[in-house]
Amino acid sequence: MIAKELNLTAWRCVETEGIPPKKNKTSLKCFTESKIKVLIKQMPTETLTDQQIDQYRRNGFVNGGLVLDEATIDTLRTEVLRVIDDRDNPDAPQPVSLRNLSKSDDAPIWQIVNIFESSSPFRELINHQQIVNMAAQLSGAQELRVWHDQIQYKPKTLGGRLHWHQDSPLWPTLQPKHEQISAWVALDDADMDNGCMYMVPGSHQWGNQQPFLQEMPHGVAPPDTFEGKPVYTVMCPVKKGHVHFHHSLTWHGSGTNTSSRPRRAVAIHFMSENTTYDASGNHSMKPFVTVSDGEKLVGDAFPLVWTNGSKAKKEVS
Ligand SMILES: O=C(O)CCC(=O)C(=O)O
Repeated sequence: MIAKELNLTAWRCVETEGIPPKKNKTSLKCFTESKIKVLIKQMPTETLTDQQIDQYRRNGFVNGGLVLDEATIDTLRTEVLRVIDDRDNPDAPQPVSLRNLSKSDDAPIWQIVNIFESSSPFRELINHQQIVNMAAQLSGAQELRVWHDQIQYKPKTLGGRLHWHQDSPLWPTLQPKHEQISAWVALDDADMDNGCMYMVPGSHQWGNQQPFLQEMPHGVAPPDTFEGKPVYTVMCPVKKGHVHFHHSLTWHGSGTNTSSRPRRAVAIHFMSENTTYDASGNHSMKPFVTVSDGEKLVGDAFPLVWTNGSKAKKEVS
C-alpha cells in the first residue's frame, strides 16, 4: 500500500493505491429519445472480490471497476445535454428537478434529479445488472430500490466545489441512516483537475455528523482528528465508465473543475428493504411518497431493481 501526502490547495489529500491506511445549456446534437438505440452491454466483471467488499466495509467506499462500454457512455453523455436543452420543452418528459446546485453562475454544478424519468438510457442504467449486483453485495440488502438518481455535471473551467457532507442526513425523509448506498458512475474521467470526489475512510461508522460538516469552512479539508479519531482525506479519481460506491454516512465532497474537460457523472442512490419513510422530514422526492409515516418506503416512484440475488421484476405496490 502506498500512501503519500499531496500538496493541493484547499484539500489535504492522501493518495492511495489499494486500501487506505487503517489509522488513521451547452448544446451538442439534440436527439429525440426514440432515435437513440441503447444497448447497455454487460462488461466482464459481474461481482466484486472479497477484498473490495472488505475495503467497502472498512472505509465506506470502494471503486467497483468498469461497467459501461464506450458507446453507452457516449449515449448517456448526449442524454445529459439533451435533457438540459429540453428543460423548457413541454413535450419532453422532465426529471424531478434540474438546477444549478451551487447557486453561483461563476461556479456551476448542474444537478439533475431523476434523469431516469426523462431518459430511457438512464432508465436502463438504474437497472444495470452489474451495478445493482455490486450494490447488493456491498450493502448485504435483500432488496434494493432506487431512492433517486442524480447527475452532477461540472462544466469545464468553471465547475464548482461540493462541500463536505454525508448523504443520508440530507435525506430527512429516510430512516435509518445507514441503510442506503450510492453507485457513482463517471461519464468522463474524473480526477483532481476536473472535480473528482474525496472521501474520509471509516467515517461511515461515526454516525450523523452532518451538523459538524455543514459548519466547516468551505474549501478546506476536515481537521486532522475528529472526536479522537484520525481523519484522512482520500482522493477518489474514477475513470469514465467505472463505478464507485459509497455508504450513505461516508464523509465526502468534490473539488472544482479547473480543467478544459467537463466532469459528468451520475449517482444512483439505492435504499435497502429496511428503509422506512419519515414524514417529519422534507426532500424533493417527498411529493412522490405514497406510504404512511414509519412504513417501508416502496412505490412506483422508487423502482425495485434487485431482490434476493436476482434482478427485480416490476413491482406492484
Ligand atoms: O458528483 C459529485 O461531485 C458528488 C456526488 C455526491 O455527493 C453523491 O453522489 O453523494
